[in-house]
Amino acid sequence: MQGSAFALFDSSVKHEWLLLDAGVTITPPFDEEAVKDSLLVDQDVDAGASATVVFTAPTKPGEHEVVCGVAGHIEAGMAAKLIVQ
Ligand SMILES: [Cu+2]
Repeated sequence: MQGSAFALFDSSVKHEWLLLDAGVTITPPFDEEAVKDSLLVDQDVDAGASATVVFTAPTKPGEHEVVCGVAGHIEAGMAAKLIVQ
């Protein structure tokens, strides 16, 4: 895969779309400082804004966590995994 795009739609609150390196596991509450060296993509989306995140898919096999870095958002369900095989 050459790249991927995810659309983030209007929201009344800010979001921070993050893609982490394979094998890095996030346990809420999110601590960005603890994983700053493992961030492959970090895209802020201001409240009321829309954004499209375009990135080159990682080639490192494994599970890459995709989360929102805003406090409380992982707990609200803004977390997924990108699996590279
Ligand atoms: Cu969010």
